[in-house]
Amino acid sequence: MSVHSEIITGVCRGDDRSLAHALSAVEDGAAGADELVDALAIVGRALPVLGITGAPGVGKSTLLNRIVSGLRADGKRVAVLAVDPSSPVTGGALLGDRIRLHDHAGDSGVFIRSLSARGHLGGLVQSTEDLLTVLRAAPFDVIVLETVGVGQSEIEVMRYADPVVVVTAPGLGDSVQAAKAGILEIASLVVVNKSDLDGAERAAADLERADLEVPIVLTCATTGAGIDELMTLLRARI
Ligand SMILES: Nc1nc2c(ncn2[C@@H]2O[C@H](COP(=O)(O)OP(=O)(O)OP(=O)(O)O)[C@@H](O)[C@H]2O)c(=O)[nH]1
Ligand SMILES: [Mg+2]
Repeated sequence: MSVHSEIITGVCRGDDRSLAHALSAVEDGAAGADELVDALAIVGRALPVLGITGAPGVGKSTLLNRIVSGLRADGKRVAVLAVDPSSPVTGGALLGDRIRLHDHAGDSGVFIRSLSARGHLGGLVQSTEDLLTVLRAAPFDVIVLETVGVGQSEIEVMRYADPVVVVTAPGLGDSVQAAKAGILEIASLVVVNKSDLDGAERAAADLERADLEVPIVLTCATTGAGIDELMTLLRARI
């Protein structure tokens, strides 16, 4: 059996090591990675990709932890791909720490991979597409894609996701300004997180007035307030 066919079989079974191997091959642009992706594309199927994006520190990862718990309660197998192109200097280990999905460590129904774009911003969109192709060949029910929403390439990456949750929080300046900044052009819904902090309700009201034509949900990811409402909106779309 060729190395490829072993990896393909492993990915299709959802074997963690095969998945990690295939994703690394794609991420590193290893020899044969394109052929591997082409082969996995044939066996893969359409899967919902839930996007989560927003400025650094708004609580995306804490929220993601809650969302993954909700999806697991629904019996869904979840693959998480966290892309952080904005800070190539932080590299892999630190990035892993930032995912804050410790609640799901040891759960075989959750697979987590962080991706450092290592400064290769130009290739980010293509490699994300190929990484999603790998995950689609594995027995997941939903893929969650997290990016730090700071630039055009993250907006491009989020075009692979539907629905897209844009997360904001009070104390980050003008939320309506953020709406105008372009990131909200990809939003299916907007979460104002940190509802326990001053200014959250005002930020939500500002966004309501901006006529974004998407639902706006207030959450507190640390306590779980508002998560039920968010999950209800997400379940209707994935
Ligand atoms: N007060 C409050 N703090 C929160 C809430 N959600 C998250 N935090 C805190 O905000 C900080 C950042 O949370 P993360 O989940 O790492 O935010 P992030 O958006 O993933 O951050 P990056 O990945 O660095 O961009 C942590 O200290 C969290 O505990 C919330 O609802 N209320
Ligand atoms: Mg994070």
